[in-house]
Amino acid sequence: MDTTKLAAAVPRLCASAVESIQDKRIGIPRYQRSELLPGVVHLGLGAFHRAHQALVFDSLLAAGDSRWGLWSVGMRSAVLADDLKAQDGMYAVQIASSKGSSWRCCGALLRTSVAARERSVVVQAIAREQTRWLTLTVTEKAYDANLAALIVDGLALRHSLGLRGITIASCDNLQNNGRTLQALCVAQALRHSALLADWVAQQCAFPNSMVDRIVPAASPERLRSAQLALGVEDRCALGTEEFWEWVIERKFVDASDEAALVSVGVLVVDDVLPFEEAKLRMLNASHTAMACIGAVAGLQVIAQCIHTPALLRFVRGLNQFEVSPHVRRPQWEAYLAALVERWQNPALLHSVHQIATDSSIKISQRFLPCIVGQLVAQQSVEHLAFAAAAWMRYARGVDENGVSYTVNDPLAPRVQSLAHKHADDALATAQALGGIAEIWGESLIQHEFWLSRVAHWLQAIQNHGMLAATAICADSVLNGHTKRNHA
Ligand code: CS2
Repeated sequence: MDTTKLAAAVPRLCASAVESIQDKRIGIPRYQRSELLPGVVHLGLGAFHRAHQALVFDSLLAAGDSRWGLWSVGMRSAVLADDLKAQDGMYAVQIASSKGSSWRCCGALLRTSVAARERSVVVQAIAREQTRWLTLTVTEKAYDANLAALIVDGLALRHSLGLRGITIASCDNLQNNGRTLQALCVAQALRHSALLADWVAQQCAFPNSMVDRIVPAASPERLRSAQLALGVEDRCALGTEEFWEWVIERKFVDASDEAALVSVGVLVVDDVLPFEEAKLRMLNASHTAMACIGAVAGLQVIAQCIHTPALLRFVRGLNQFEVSPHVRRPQWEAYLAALVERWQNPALLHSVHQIATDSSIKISQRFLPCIVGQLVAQQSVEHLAFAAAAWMRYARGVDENGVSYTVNDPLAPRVQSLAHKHADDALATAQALGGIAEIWGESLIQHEFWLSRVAHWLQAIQNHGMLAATAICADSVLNGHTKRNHA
């Protein structure tokens, strides 16, 4: 059988092909997409955006609120934007929970562009009359001047045309994201004029927001299951979990947006910070710890990690003893229990190497406040030091079975060479890698006690192997606490 011909014969998902999807269990947009104008410009066309905000807007459109169609912008790469354009912006998402999975075709993406290729188109998109919102998922590190210049060029054009201000909602995994972006945009607007800076500050709203949904990177397997389920080829298909959360600050240019967002499950609050902190310090920090520990032990995905008893005990202890004192989200125990259930989702296949990517950027948001907080309170930092040691061991780029992997990180050459240089000396490794101020901040790089605990666990990993050392760490803290409680 000529399989190339067979593959070529399968039609591609697009606006007209969606009608031909036979399986009635697959959700498809029932609203008239062709009549919609985008009301939201989104910067950062990654998997996360398409499996999170885009589906929220899809639900609003399905409910008859036509203001939420998307103009989504890839910042650099054109591949995905062009693939989506060839599919009229349509793509399918497989949503999996412990109860099973279902497919849903998203219709919210009406246009796509690429900032690096057609900047002026993006500027004009921001300045269209119908644009009411700008959302962003562009970084885990920090916003840069180019981004602020792009946004402010769009806002300046709006201002010159006498249009209304817009709501600019950062959905980046950064603490205080809205306020940070606002400061940057106002400073950038000042370069144009004081009048524009004032207009940006007064007429645009920059709510802080916390977004959460686990979205593994797209994979060939997912594309194959999409084709099987849909009967058409979808080069942009994604998988995600059923859980999602979007907590946004009550700060909108148009106050009626609150009711719309709430009607589809968004949480609108006065203070997002407790939610942001809990997410970064519990979900994301545990993710990074599991990713580094798991990768070195030769595990592939998070579900395997959390099903490893030593790792489950470790993650529970980390959160209970060293993280929970530094989160203010109500009912953190219930939040942790829900996280464990989400991590256990066998359908997600969330790769440990995907999560370990860019760890040098992620560590400061995820771990630092808890390490510093615990040290100041003279409380245990054992799990945190173990996680730091696991990252240092991960930086060697080879697992305990001798299998090499790529360390995807902006600091990769530096951290890899330091990890190798001192491979036989745990304290020297802890001092060298723990001495990078961009990652650990000024207060930790010379903190002797902290570095000695990191070195201790690095030595334990070396002596016993990663998983045995994880168990020793988890049990020693647990026993210490039990003893203290009995004393
Ligand atoms: C993960 C996050 O890749 C990572 O670093 O920790 O992408 C995580 O899956 C999301 O923040 C969940 O909302």
